[in-house]
Amino acid sequence: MDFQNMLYTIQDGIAVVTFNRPKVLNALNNLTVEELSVIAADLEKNEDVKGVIITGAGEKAFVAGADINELSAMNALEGKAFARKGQKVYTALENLPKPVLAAVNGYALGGGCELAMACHIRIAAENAVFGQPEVNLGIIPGYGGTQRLPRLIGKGPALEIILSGKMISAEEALRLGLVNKVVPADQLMAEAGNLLKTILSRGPLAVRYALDAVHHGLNMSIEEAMDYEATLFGLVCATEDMKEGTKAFLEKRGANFQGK
Ligand code: CO8
Repeated sequence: MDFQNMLYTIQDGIAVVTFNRPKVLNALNNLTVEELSVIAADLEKNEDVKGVIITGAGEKAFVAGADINELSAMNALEGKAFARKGQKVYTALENLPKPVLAAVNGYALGGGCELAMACHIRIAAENAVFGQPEVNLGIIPGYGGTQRLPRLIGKGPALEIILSGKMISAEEALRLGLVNKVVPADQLMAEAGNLLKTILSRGPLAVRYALDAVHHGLNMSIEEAMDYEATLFGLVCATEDMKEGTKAFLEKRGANFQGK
């Protein structure tokens, strides 16, 4: 697949999705969001893809938000449609039954911070910068930021970031729980790759159901979520991977999971 604003590679089960407009700090214009939605559909159906890393081209930015040139000319209906379009593709990434890691290599602002939050796990380079600067432009976050940020770090800290429009460092993002880990920039992709390889070495169906239980359970009452977890636990008990994983432990050898 050839894209104008994105790079998409698949190797050894790992898809790397790179936002590729470094001259404008990988800002999201309409075409970029459309290309991302084509990629998201492939990530879901392509059986060669077992896990995903999302990053930005260049040394300065992950994604510096929506393209302000396009944004500045939007009327109410276009603004809503553009917000819904972005929300839909981010939710498609979040709903993928495969682990999705953000390797945040620089500015992750506005729609870029929202993209990182739609990923399952975030690893940041030391030079990464996070923020929801929309209020500086007289707008509010429109790609899920008002919803995912408070769910990730709590209402007070999220409101401080959203209402002040201030940027925060990778270290501060780590302290707040917005990112899982901060590493030197030159180790970012290796670190993300190693974590993903570790996850992919585990029971594939177990990883899939654990992701499902956490992701969907968060939107349920605790009672419903416990029942949902127990149902998925029952399902994994019916897998060959479960038989193999427990047998391998008892035989003191490594498991040979087949994803069945
Ligand atoms: N859109 C368009 N162009 C951008 C963007 C952007 N978001 N960010 C940077 N650029 C461009 C700059 O204009 C500049 O272009 P040029 O070289 O032609 O002047 C180039 O990228 C390099 O940027 P800077 O010279 O500004 O680099 P600095 O290192 O001086 O500053 C910053 C880096 C601090 C990241 C700065 O570029 C900046 O503040 N960028 C804007 C960040 C921002 O406000 N992002 C939020 C946008 S709003 C949003 O994301 C809402 C999402 C939901 C939308 C809902 C649907 C309507």
